[in-house]
Amino acid sequence: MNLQEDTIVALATPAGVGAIAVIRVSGNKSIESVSKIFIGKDLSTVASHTIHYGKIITSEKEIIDDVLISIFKEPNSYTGEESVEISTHGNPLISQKIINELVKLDVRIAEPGEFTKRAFLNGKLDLAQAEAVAEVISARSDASLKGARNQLDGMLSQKVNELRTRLINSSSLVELELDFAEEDLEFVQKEQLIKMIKEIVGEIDELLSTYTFGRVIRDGVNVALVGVPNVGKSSLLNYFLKEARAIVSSIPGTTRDIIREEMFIDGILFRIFDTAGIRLSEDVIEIEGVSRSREAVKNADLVLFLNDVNHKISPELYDELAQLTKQEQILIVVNKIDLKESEIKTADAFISAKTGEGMDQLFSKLKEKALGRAHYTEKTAIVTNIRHFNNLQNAKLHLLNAVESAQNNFSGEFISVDLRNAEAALGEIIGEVTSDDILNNIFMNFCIGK
Ligand SMILES: Nc1nc2c(ncn2[C@@H]2O[C@H](COP(=O)(O)OP(=O)(O)OP(=O)(O)O)[C@@H](O)[C@H]2O)c(=O)[nH]1
Ligand SMILES: [Mg+2]
Repeated sequence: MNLQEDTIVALATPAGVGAIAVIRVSGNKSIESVSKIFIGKDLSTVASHTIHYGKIITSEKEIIDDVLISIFKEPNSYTGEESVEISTHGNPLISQKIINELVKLDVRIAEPGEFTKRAFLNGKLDLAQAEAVAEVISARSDASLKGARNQLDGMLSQKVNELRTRLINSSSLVELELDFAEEDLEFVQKEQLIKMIKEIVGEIDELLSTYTFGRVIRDGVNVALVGVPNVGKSSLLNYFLKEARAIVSSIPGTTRDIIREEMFIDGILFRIFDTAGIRLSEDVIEIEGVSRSREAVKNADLVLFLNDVNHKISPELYDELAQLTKQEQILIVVNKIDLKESEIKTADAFISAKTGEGMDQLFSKLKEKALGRAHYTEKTAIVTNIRHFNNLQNAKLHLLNAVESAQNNFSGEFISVDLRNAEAALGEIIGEVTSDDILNNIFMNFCIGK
């Protein structure tokens, strides 16, 4: 059975109490099925994009609720199919009853993401855009919402399509060459071909390089606050949160467990992990705390290595941190500059968790480290999704193979196969080429009703 022939139903709004709830129905029996439980206008005669007031009743003619029915006729709906949206009072009992009535009429409960999957299969969205729908819904920070919006608007799809077109042009060059092979046509265009492929590789590299940024805006940044005891890690966490979240005291070894909190800098989510001060200890609980601090460093995207203005930076601790993480992920920060002028000159930021001095500098360093120095505009294609990243990398590998074959004067057939594989890898991003596995994997992660 062709799944798309089924008419499907799901609650599109959260399953709780609210002013209204919306039930979504899609498929070629939508209007017919809803008509059977609706008292009001004859829905079979109404125009697309019209709204109708009436009542929904059970098969026993019991009234379930007053509703508004919105009609969308094929192909002008989200899914591209005939669709109906039923707005009810926002009580889950009501929506459940209405859905039950529709199920009795052979309307099937939708799978997660099935509406969007149909939109994709009907050509309303390409695959990268369909994936962006889930991200627009789940975005928790301003930055990730913007990134998802960028993808839904098709910035990445456009770029990928442009690269595919150029690849197709390159392969035709090679295939032309193959066609004339018996005539011993010189591979005059070889240099030109290599140049074209290299240009495409360069642009794929550019896209790949946006992934760090893309991941940061999508998932946020994990920052471990580390240092020896008493340097002011917990005070800094409290400053970030503008509340006394962690216990602060002048006794070294105050924090034992890891405290995780979130803050936003210019719309980007930073997850801050306040940790136990790292030092040698006899205390079993403190030893466990210190080992958790090391673990936090390993898992962090950035390590904020905090130091006290009164003491020298411990080179041993720095070395240890550099072994647990990458050196470029460490930010050296000097705290308590309200007490005296810093003798340490080579830190990334000089702050006071007490007075707030230097925080602007710290925030911009955190942002800079997290995002890199590159600048992206709303018009730049950004890669935020690991699937897209992998496909781009795949495409690049095939292209590098093609270049090598061309340089070694291999037969054009080798080159042509690699160019086609590269094109297919790019095509997978937007779903031009795709398998059921890929699709199922993607839509499985959607919520029901989307
Ligand atoms: N003058 C001054 N004192 C500070 C500053 N930051 C923290 N302190 C003080 O330093 C002491 C230690 O602060 P904490 O925030 O508990 O230090 P910590 O690094 O979390 O310490 P542990 O959890 O024991 O590793 C407290 O007495 C704070 O009030 C600062 O910027 N200036
Ligand atoms: Mg602490």
